[in-house]
Amino acid sequence: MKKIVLITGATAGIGLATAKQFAKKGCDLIITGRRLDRLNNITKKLTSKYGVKVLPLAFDVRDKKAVKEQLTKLPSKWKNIDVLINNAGLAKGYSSIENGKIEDWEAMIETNILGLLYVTKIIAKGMVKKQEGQIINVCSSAGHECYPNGNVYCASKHAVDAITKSMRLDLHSKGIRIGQVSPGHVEETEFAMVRFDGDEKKASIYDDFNPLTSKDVAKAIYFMSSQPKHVTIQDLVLMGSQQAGNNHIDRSGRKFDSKN
Ligand code: NDP
Ligand code: 8X3
Repeated sequence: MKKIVLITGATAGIGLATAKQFAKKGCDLIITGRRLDRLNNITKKLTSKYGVKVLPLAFDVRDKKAVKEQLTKLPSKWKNIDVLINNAGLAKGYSSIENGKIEDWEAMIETNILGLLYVTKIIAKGMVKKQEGQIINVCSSAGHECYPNGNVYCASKHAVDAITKSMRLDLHSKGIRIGQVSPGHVEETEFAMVRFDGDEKKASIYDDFNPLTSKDVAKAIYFMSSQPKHVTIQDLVLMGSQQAGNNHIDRSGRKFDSKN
């Protein structure tokens, strides 16, 4: 039986790379995001390249009514979800706390915490019924260590860390494996452009060191999901080799480009 994997936020970055990785391994996918045109294009590409089935669902994870409508009315072929990857998320802004924008704080808290919870509640219920499944939350190094101007984003990812731990306490005895991946900086994503509202100059944060790529994180997530059923990787923390912590980055130039 092919696995069915639901990936939120699969229109770009880590989610898109993860969709490609799981499709390459022969999994059928439910992919979500707000941008339907992208979801449709990705669906076409993955189905033709890998011969897997893909169901694109466009909704905003902050909209609890939309989440419920879309995920409780899945066609019967798609109801039996084996793996949920809670990836949709964002950082908005980079300011000292007194200068932060309230709308940015709301967007991060509503997406990274509430959106993840809305999706999880519905999918976990189905997994509990069959006493089987796996949920992988995309946390961050920011969920373990704060950095200046990261305040609310870091808080939202610390919340993801606490939710992952709590979910595992609630669900480990019900046959469900719960883990998270915690990457440091990751390029080949729209993360920095979103954080800095499309300001390319401010978003050029990877010019002087090699961060992880979205594909590195996708492979780590696949590794977590491909363990035998008696193994749960609880937290996979990874960073590019020039990053030693959120506040410690060797910015002396990109040392590992292409052929190095
Ligand atoms: P991207 O901006 O490239 O991708 C974010 C994805 O989330 C997109 O597919 C976007 O889709 C989706 N998304 C955002 N908001 C919503 C929403 N309200 N409803 C539905 N989907 C939404 O960033 P990344 O790939 O970097 O981010 C993915 C995850 O990885 C996030 O949780 C982020 O916090 C985390 N992360 C990122 C790191 C990095 O350095 N890049 C490091 C560590 C963790 P759409 O716009 O179509 O809705
Ligand atoms: C994304 C990595 O360091 O920008 O979670 O917070 S960081």
